[in-house]
Amino acid sequence: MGATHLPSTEFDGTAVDDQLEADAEAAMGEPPAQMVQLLGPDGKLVTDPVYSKYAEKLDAEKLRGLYADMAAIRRFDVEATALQRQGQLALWVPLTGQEAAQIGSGRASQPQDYIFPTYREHGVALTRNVDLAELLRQFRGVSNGGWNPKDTNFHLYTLVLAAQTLHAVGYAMGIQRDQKFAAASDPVGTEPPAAVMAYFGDGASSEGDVHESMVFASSYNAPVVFFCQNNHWAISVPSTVQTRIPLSNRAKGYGFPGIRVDGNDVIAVHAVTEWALDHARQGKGPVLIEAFTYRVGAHTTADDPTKYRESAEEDAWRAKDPLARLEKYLRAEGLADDAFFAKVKADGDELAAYVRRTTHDLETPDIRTAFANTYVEAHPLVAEELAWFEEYSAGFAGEEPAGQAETEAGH
Ligand SMILES: Cc1ncc(C[n+]2csc(CCOP(=O)(O)OP(=O)(O)O)c2C)c(N)n1
Ligand SMILES: [Mg+2]
Repeated sequence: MGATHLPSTEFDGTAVDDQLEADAEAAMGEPPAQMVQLLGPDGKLVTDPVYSKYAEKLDAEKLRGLYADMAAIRRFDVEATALQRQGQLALWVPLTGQEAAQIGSGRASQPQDYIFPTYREHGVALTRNVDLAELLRQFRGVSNGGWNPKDTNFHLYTLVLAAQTLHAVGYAMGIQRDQKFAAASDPVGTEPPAAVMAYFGDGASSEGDVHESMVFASSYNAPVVFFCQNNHWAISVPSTVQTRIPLSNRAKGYGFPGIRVDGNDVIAVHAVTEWALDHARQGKGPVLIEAFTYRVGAHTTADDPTKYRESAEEDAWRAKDPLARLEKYLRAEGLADDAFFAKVKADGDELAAYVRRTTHDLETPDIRTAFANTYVEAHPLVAEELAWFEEYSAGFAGEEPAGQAETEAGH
């Protein structure tokens, strides 16, 4: 069992090692980790002394909305995976299993907040009204970004692990200064306070950037929420290699609150994130949220998880499915009926058709724009490389573009 190329000699093919965590906590004299949960896998509500009052604000319509969002993004994920398999996308990064962590946190944000995602936050993108078809432009390789972050306060995807946590803290410190300036010039104040949310993964938590950003956030009491999706894997490396204690406990070392939440419970994620963003907006400083969840699918479409983990572990997490538990609750409470779920399905299919159609229609940009956009001003080296490229391309003049013959022959 277990793949031999992994860095940990202890690795036994499972990402979940409660004993390791318990042993480390006992050695430090810490109480066992607590996890906030408001809706269990059985679809029944759990009472929490702090967060239940946040959950009570979610009326039937909002709960149905959270379900519809999770179903939409799961349907989108299936469609994008299919588009990659058909050669329409270069790569896809699936989110299945993490819908509650993303929709719950994204829906708790307000328009004035600013979000820094990784490369997997498609669910958060949906909550920020990013056009999901635009989001695919980068994965098709026809854009370096895909959308204008200024339109939605949802930053471009960052592929360099953890780099965005530093950007987020810098941005939060900027907000802090803007607000100070605004308060000095307009004591009545018309702008609502804003906070920043930085997403990152369990693997990225080992990067120095995360440490530096947490030190700075704490030193300056910056209005930032660090949202770590502990999906238990960093490609083939299990989260037990990244940390011996709950990641949320690390916040203590920096001097701000850390909360572990059931990341498959959309109600709890929403409640905890709402609390944390309020805390940050009120000038009380940063918060770390660890959403305890699971990447049910592959790391990307270029990955095969059967090579490094047991299917029993996947099955155990499928039983905690975020959509299934909310459906159980909505049905049991009479908050949604068959007609609602049929409509959600039809809407998902419509979204998938839109995304498919739009992806096929995305235009391939002229490669010369890559040369033109390298520097603001002309540069002799770029000009030389462009000249080489044009000469090279001219050598193909009159030839059929690759793949054309096959397509035309109907293969
Ligand atoms: C600085 C840096 N190092 C390595 C990589 C290669 N890499 C891409 S994703 C990934 C795993 C990240 O795992 P995690 O932070 O848990 O996020 P997840 O993919 O599980 O959402 C690695 C090592 C990278 N993109 N950037
Ligand atoms: Mg991970």
